Amino acid sequence: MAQPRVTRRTLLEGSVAAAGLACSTPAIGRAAADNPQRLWYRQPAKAWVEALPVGNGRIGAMVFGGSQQERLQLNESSFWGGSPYNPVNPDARAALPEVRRLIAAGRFAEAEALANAKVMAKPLSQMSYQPIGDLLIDLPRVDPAQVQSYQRALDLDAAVASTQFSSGGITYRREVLASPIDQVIAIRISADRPRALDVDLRLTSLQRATTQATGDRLMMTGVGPTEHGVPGVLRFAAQARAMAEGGTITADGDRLRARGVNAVTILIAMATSYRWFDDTSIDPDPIVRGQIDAAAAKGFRIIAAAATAEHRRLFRRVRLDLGHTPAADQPTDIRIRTSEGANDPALAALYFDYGRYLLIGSSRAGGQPANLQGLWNESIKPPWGSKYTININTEMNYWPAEPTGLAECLPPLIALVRDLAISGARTAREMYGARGWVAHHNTDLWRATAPIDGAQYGLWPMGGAWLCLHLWERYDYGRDAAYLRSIYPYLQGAALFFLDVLQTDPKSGLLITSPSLSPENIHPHGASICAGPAMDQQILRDLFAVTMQAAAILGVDAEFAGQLQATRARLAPDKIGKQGQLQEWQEDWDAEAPDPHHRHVSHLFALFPSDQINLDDTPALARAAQRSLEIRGDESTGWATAWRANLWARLRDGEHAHRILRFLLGPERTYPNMFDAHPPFQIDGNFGGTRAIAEMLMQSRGDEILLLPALPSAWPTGSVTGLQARGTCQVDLAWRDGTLAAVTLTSAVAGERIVRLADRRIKVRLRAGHPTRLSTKDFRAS
Ligand code: FUC
Repeated sequence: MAQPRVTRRTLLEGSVAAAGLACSTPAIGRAAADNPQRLWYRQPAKAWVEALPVGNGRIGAMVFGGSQQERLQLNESSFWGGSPYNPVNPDARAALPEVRRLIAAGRFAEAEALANAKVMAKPLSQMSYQPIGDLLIDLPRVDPAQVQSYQRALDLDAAVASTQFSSGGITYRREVLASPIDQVIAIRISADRPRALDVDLRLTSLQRATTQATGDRLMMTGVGPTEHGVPGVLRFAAQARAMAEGGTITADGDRLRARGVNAVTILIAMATSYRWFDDTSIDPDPIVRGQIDAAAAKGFRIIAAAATAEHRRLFRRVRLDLGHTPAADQPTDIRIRTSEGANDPALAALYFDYGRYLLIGSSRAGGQPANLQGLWNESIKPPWGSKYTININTEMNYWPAEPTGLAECLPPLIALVRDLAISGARTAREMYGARGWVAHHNTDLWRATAPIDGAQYGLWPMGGAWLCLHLWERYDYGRDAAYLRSIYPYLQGAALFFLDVLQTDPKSGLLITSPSLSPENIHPHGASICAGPAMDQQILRDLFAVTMQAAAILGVDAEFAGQLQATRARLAPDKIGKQGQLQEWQEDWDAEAPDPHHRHVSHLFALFPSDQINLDDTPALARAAQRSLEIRGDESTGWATAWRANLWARLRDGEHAHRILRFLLGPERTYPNMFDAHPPFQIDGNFGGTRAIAEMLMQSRGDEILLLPALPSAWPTGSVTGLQARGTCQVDLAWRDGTLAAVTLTSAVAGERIVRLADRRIKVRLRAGHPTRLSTKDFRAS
């Protein structure tokens, strides 16, 4: 039988047909050249950072796409080392006054040494996110030497990873997806010749685990590791069930063997015993069995159609087109490798789409928040524990959520803050003798909130406060009072803590945090711990402002709000230093700090993500922030590079933001699978870069909407639909030759907006639910 020539089109059509989506979904039936929302490659992944991620917010897999052996590296978001623990150091409370005294006396190194001896958490490190294991799929009849027309792809719009090749005259096809509806990873393997397929399946793990094969099922159970002296107690269960079309399936030792089948569907379910941060009593076995059996009754086509439809409900809210050039027709790894010298605006659009895909895949109700690697981790000793670093990284993960229409990704983050408000109340009480709650610079599955990793990094009490601002943002974008009422106690508790612990600066009489630090940056006095770093006061100004605003909207806590207002007025203000820069610390130490190019740009928080500093209301501070940015330089770790791009977008310098983005998307900061390279892999850069692209096209501040505030010349013509401005306002934009062509605003709530294009602004009265269309002419007339 003559084999059809394998093209990108047939690969896609195969994927469509297998998923039972053929006619109804033309978008995934298109050829690659006009299906830009797709990563694709001409060879299988060798390294993990070449494999392609699928995820449903709770379970996920990295798909390697090997021809003779497929590897699916598996994760479940609640599988971590350790068990419930309270890391507060019992000596901390007694030692803090002396730490503060030493700081006030300028004896910073001594203060840091004392903090290291008496204040830091026990254990000093938190628990880490753990991999479950691998599903290994062998195709013994495939001869790797004979493989032709190989291609693998990740369709971001369908949320399906596919692999196709021919060998020995047979075309093989695989699709993999993670269903948010059926809570399984579903794989379909087919060959285009009847009964040509033999498949062997194994589940393996680096954990303390055992696997059994029975009937058509592989069952693995295991326990998470003990870490830093905290016993590993979390149990996990993973099951894989195989269903053949034609042929036979038999269990053989620890594996399943399918022989002479036309196609095989494999379903994987995973769960752990984690119920809550102090409760590990769930029995995961019946859960995975129930999920797998319910899904098996439906079959691959129905599972795939429902998963894709649910993914698209979120993914298709935004569509970005930055234009197409011949460079975009290359495989994704080649595009990344050559991107810094190429004209490939569509690569930025793909990065943006991928960022949204990754957030949908790693953060949905029922799972844990996106961690340092989102959901995807193969290592039992991952970098920084693959957990929650809340002095920038976790927040950055959620930067795209609001402006790119992904509010559904926030529930795990909201639940995290809910938990921290409980565990952090204990830390506030035991460590500081304070009311309210506090979280320092990291947390984990067990919601540890005490300072870790050494005082130089960890003694920073602002992590919870910063996270609260994301909860407020949800209100500001969605304007749902019932939601605001549900999260108000967390804001209130975070603010209350600072009423109790703020210190009076003996020099100025103003209020400052102490002890604290400007995240991870060493000042010129041999330590990073200090009093009143600029970022702390900035975060507190926002936290107090939104808590007061929330109290007013909800009609509660008037007296408390009054206290916040009075305290806010006494917070130390931002200052401009001798280099013309925004001061990072209370004293003008910036020029003498040992690392002038430090990756964190914490004192620029006020410019982005906050808007306390902006070009219109505080131009002198905005210029000082720009000076600080110039001194820090453009190129840094992945996330730090992405932050810089956002900051330049806020300064409305599209060329500069684009220059930084180009570096972020190049091979030093982007792996072949488009994962961000800190290095190593850390997903925050993907999310920060996605937000930067949105910020370049549209910004919203209060009732103002800024159109194309930082459009670079490299994106002369394009369009975006579905961006969100504050106050439930959808913004659809098109531009040509660098100039706005049209904009449509659609808000769910009526009200007046100021719409700005460069230095022209017009007032627009929006009617609820009615699109308002404006063109360049409207701005000329203003
Ligand atoms: C912070 C950063 C590091 C890294 C780590 C996970 O500590 O300073 O660069 O991103 O988090």
